[in-house]
Amino acid sequence: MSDQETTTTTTAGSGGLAGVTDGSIGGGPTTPTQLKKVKKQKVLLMGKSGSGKSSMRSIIFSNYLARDTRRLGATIDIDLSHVKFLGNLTLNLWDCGGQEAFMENYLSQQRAHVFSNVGVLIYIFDIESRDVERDLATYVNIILALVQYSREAQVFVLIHKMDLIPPTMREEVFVQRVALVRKKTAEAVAIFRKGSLSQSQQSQSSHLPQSHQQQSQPGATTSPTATLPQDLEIGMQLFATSIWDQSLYKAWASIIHDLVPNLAVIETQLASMGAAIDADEILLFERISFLVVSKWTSREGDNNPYGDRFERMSNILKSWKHTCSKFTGTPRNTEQFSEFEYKMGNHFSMFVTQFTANTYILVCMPPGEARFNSAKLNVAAVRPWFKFLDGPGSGTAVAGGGPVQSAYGTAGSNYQVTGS
Ligand SMILES: Nc1nc2c(ncn2[C@@H]2O[C@H](COP(=O)(O)OP(=O)(O)OP(=O)(O)O)[C@@H](O)[C@H]2O)c(=O)[nH]1
Ligand SMILES: [Mg+2]
Repeated sequence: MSDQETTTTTTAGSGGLAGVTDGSIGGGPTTPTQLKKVKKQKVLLMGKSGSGKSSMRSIIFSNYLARDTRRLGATIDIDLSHVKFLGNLTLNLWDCGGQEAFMENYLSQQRAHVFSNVGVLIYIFDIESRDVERDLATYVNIILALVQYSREAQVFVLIHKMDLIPPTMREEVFVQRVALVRKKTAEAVAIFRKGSLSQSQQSQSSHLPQSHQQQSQPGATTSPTATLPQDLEIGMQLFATSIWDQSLYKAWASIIHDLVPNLAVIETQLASMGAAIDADEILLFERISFLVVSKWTSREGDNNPYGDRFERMSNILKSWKHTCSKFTGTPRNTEQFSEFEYKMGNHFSMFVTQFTANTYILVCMPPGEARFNSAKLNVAAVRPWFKFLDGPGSGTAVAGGGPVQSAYGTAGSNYQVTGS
């Protein structure tokens, strides 16, 4: 079914959908005042040259295949790109070339320019790097600059190129590296605190001669945000990644997860829809990157033993998109497909369909033709309730009696929800 088709005639029976009786999802339509406006986030991508920054950016946001990244040249200075993510989030990606001369420049002349107003720092370590000590020393300097200018920034550390480590050793190598990075981060925080403390002592005892005042961290100058250093905490998450498997999608889905505006609204509405259509699981993907924006899992679905199924689905659907592009001769960044169905005998059924202008939705449910068809109709019918995903002014509120009502309210339909 294409995105243009609508479902206004053949609908579920009036008693068929548990939990949706008033034509609303999640307790009523989302009003514009409940929704946050467009958000811009400055995202720094840093790490030494060749660690894989541009590769992952190109795969996630520009539809590159992993093998295409071999052709990427070293990034000169900073490669700035603006990625529109859903309708109301713009990621300003600063892909910072990692050659030493550039790194030194970011830490000195460009310090305030690079490290001010940062929402997220993504720091990438090449697990194959020979000079770990030097990499960690650079990392400490970057963290110091970050906390100096953007204390609230979140830090994501990716231990990258894990495919180059034998599978049996990956876990151990990752755990060791995580311990090292955490230790270095704590050291950076301690240096920063000491520096800030001495700065405040300096200002309190400014009557002392200059030579008696403690020196702060070399290269660090005081910033307006450095006034309360004692409660400094760095919100940090670490991931093992590789461009050759789904691990990249897991890390990047976590990175964008906290940035997406109106997440609570999305989650509530997905949960109501999931329960109403008797699904096991619902995943909401961003249209270009196929990163999972939000998900809902039923109690039954929670028993699924495959904890990595979300990033696997991102990877599978993106590969499928590439395959479609290859065989149709259309550019990779075009839509490629509007719907994908999979019925696994008496195990489960699922479909993936274009949902709003910026999203695809995956619905997984127990088998059954009637349940499947009904779910598809109902997913189509609730699209207007999720229009806010396409940005401000995209039909945030739908009056009761809108499409949901018409889809659910007609008696004597051909479609029934079964087995609920
Ligand atoms: N084996 C392996 N190679 C990778 C991975 N990610 C990237 N690479 C390779 O690493 C090389 C360098 O990648 P880039 O993305 O250009 O590195 P960069 O961090 O942007 O480097 P600069 O722009 O100089 O800072 C490319 O040949 C990629 O194919 C990975 O996960 N595994
Ligand atoms: Mg690069």
